[in-house]
Order: sequence, then C-alpha cells, then structure tokens
Amino acid sequence: MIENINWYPGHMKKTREMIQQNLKMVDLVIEVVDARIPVSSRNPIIDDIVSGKKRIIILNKSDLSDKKANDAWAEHFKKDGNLVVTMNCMAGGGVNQLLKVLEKEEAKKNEEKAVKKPLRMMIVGVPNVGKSSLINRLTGKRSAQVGDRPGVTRGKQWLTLKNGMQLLDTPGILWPKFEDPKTGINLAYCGSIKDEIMDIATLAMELIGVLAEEYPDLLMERYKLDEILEMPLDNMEAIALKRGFILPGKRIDYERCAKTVLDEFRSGKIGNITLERL
Ligand SMILES: Nc1nc2c(ncn2[C@@H]2O[C@H](COP(=O)(O)OP(=O)(O)O)[C@@H](O)[C@H]2O)c(=O)[nH]1
Ligand SMILES: [Mg+2]
Repeated sequence: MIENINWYPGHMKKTREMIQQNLKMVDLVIEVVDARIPVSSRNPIIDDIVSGKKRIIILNKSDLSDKKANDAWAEHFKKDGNLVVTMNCMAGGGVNQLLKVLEKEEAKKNEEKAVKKPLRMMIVGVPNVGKSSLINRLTGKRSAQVGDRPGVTRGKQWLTLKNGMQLLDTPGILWPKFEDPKTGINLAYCGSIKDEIMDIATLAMELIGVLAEEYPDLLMERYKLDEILEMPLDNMEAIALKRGFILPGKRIDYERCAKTVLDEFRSGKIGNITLERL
C-alpha cells in the first residue's frame, strides 16, 4: 500500500531526528530500495543520515527487475562499503541469504565478548519499496513483541526474530528526491506515486518510449508488435490496435491502453525490467 505523506521541511527534519535517535539503539541499518529504480527509490541524503552505521542494502522486488542489472547494482553498492542482498519480499526470496548475512554480523558484534547479545537493527527506505513486507518476512505474521527496554523511548517496540535478533517494529520512512523530475516519473512508472496526480496517458507513453529504447524485444514480444517505431505515441497506438482498445467512432482508447501497459509493467508481465542502469 502506498503511504501518502506530505513532506515539508519540518516533517523531514523530524523524521531525520527520529531516525538518528533510533540509530543509537541499533547495530545496523537495513535500507530497502526498489531494484527497478535503485537511484530514484533512495533518499538523497541517506548516507548523511545513516553515517557511521553498518548498512545492508536490500535490492527488493527483484522478481520484477533485470537480473543482470541487479548484479551490477549489487557490485556498485558494495563498492561503497555496504552489504547487499537481492530479495523478493513478496514471495520470500532472499530471506535466508539475508539471515546468513545478519548472523555473520552478529558473530562479529559478539567476538571476544563474555556475554553474547542479539543483533539489533532497523529498516529504512522511501514509501512503497517493501519495508513492511520485509518486516513481515523476517518476523512472520505473528511476531513476538518485546516490551519496552531500559534506555528505549517509551512506545518503541522490538520484534524478536526466530534467531533471537531484534528488529525495531517501525521502519524509518524517508522522502524521495523531489528535486529531480526523473525521480517522480520513475516512482510513478513503478506505482509509487498515485496515478491520479499524473496524466496516465502521458506517463504510459513515456514508459513505452523508455521500453522501446531499453527493452525493445520484450515490448515487441508482449504486444506482438512487428517493429518498434520511432515515436513513442506511434508505438502506443500500435499496442492499442493489437489489443483492440478502440472506442466507438474508431477512436483509440488511450486511457485503457495506458492503464494496461502500466499494469503489465508493474506486475512484471512485460518482463524483468530495470529502468535505471549504471
Ligand atoms: N513484486 C513484488 N512486490 C513487492 C515486493 N515487496 C513488496 N511488494 C509490494 O509492494 C507494495 C509496497 O510494499 P510495502 O511492504 O507496503 O512497502 P513499504 O511502503 O515500504 O512498507 C505492496 O503492494 C507489496 O505487496 C517484492 O519483492 N516483489
Ligand atoms: Mg509500510
């Protein structure tokens, strides 16, 4: 579900302070990003906010993204010193791999300690990347809740995983990069911005333009196109004709075509696609 948050400077400042407060209580931060748009689905000042903590970047929704691009992005983020795990939090893909990484981190934390302590962590990310899905994957639906602990702000809850590790129950919800118009469009393609605020015919036409450029074979295959035409609008009309999206008076039903293409992109029916490449 899409969280509708009106971000204004005061709200950003509060969020940032809250996350920084929570950071003091955790060993590591799990940052969730959408593998289809690994730039647009990240907060612009995340490095600044999380600085000094070990971070695991989750390339989520990998069931929808391009496998080769996942690997390239994973390498890229590792270069910055992050751990990276590719996941599909909807179906549970990558959970075991993540748990293994977490266990290693826990072992490191407890090295040469007389008393072993559980790893403590929090999840952060912009809306709709799959933070809640990840929490549910890690804890199971009926996760045990640990009550307040000394030194923990009242009201904060720790979820205990099966392996004893502790996860803050509320993720840090960050804002996306508003300044870059490409970010908004990429988030809209992926369904992270309400369609009502966009002209969906234009949005879909632009997406068709990107796909015609980057994934022509997938686009042709899905919509049985004979060729890729130069203008995105021409490709959109070809798709509408193939699918029979015609209104009375033989007019093209752009709206229906747009909804269909956006739906089919978002659900992965067109194929595994990454919109932002290195
Ligand atoms: N296809 C796919 N969908 C996912 C995945 N993870 C989450 N979703 C979907 O993405 C939407 C947002 O997920 P949610 O966990 O609420 O994101 P949050 O806003 O970051 O908490 C929901 O419709 C989820 O079902 C994934 O790995 N693959
Ligand atoms: Mg959520």
